[in-house]
Amino acid sequence: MRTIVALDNIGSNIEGLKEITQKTCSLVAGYKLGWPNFIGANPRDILNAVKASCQGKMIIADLKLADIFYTMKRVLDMFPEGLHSVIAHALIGTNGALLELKDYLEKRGINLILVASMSHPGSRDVIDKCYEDTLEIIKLIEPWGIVAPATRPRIITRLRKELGRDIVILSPGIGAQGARPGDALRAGADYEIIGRMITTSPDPAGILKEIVEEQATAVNSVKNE
Ligand code: BMP
Repeated sequence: MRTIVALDNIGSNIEGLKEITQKTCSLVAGYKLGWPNFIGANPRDILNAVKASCQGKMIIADLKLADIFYTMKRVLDMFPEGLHSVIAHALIGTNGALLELKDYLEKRGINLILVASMSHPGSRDVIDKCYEDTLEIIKLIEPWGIVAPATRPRIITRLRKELGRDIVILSPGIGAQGARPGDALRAGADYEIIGRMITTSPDPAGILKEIVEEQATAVNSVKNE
């Protein structure tokens, strides 16, 4: 299973979260929850809602942390156990930020995911200009995973080549942002993060079955190359 469903669209609606996770559980690798889910809610209630109807899947807290370590820790201390991973920006650098964050997360048994490049066009303005520096930070911090854009698959291929097989690449930008299911996997990603294409569908399980088929076709096309 290669899809991680971004649940932003459901917000902090507990019944809505239970419903979508129950409908999609058997077809996904995990769920990504972000600020639209956590603000105005107790993070514990949000995590419990997902776990109530779907167990054993990755739960990623997409907090896009980008601060001094002290403040990032204050935020993370509000989250209960049970997160698979947390997303932070790579561009905040090592000392006073990512080195300490990695250490803190390791002690709590939570994986770190760093943003390498983003899926929107504005990623080119600053983030992508810092590609080489970001790569150095990623090599130094050795996170569990990185985020790279399905909308620009060449970046995924480049990162995979430069970072090797040991890092997990998660890729958003599919559906609402224009890329097709399978585009990122074909380029070397491990998981595709998909939100609105699934969460706004009247038949989330039906659309996911189609996504799984498209992904399988893409993966097979690479194997047969
Ligand atoms: P959607 O498939 O609805 O566009 O959702 C994509 C999800 O991935 C959103 O949660 C968004 O915040 C996140 N995301 C992104 O779109 N581009 C990035 O570069 C990094 C992200 O985390």
